[in-house]
Amino acid sequence: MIKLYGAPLSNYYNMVKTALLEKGIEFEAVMTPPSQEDDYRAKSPMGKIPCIETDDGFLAESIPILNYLEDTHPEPALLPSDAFSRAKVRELAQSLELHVELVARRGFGALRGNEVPNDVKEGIKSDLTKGIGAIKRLAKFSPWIAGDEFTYADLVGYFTFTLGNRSAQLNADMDLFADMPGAKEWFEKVAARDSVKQAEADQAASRRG
Ligand SMILES: N[C@@H](CCC(=O)N[C@@H](CS)C(=O)NCC(=O)O)C(=O)O
Repeated sequence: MIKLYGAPLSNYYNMVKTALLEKGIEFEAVMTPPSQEDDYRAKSPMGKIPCIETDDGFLAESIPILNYLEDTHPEPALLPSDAFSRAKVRELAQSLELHVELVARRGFGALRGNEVPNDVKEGIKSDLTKGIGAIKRLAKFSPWIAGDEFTYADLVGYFTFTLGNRSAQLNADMDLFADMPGAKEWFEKVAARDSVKQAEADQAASRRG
């Protein structure tokens, strides 16, 4: 059985966990914080969460994990069937991570009440503006982020925008959905899925301690 290492407070962990739930794959959740201990870096080379343990070994990085789950458990599909459409979903998911998530994370301190230097905030504003421009060109929101099929990009997008919008608001006074028609409705639709409700409930429980 797959073991999922990580913790419900991590949005990356939740991308993988919701994909496991969507696919009905049995898994064991092993509560693990990020760690620079050699023992954990043997599992997840950067010491980050999540990583998974399979019969063949350990695997880190959420998007490759999502692709692995798709390869090993194709049904229900979280990628379209034709090669180009699959690649477009991967392009969107990777763009969300590189151009929204990682930019928003530079201002993560603000979410914990810490001061973020002005030059960092300015960088976040200009890079998020550019990144959101790319997402607007790629995303469809009709009704799902990549078009008519629900895909893992919906899960990546949901958890990216959850953190991204909070950071954008606190650091750059931006609403990432402001100029993105259909994005708010899409977000609510993803939030209503059982997998996401479960991940959010587990996150709330872990916040309560
Ligand atoms: N690119 C990685 C990012 C994972 C990541 O940054 N996880 C965070 C928790 S949400 C973490 O482990 N942070 C601790 C660290 O960066 O050392 C992925 O796709 O899984």
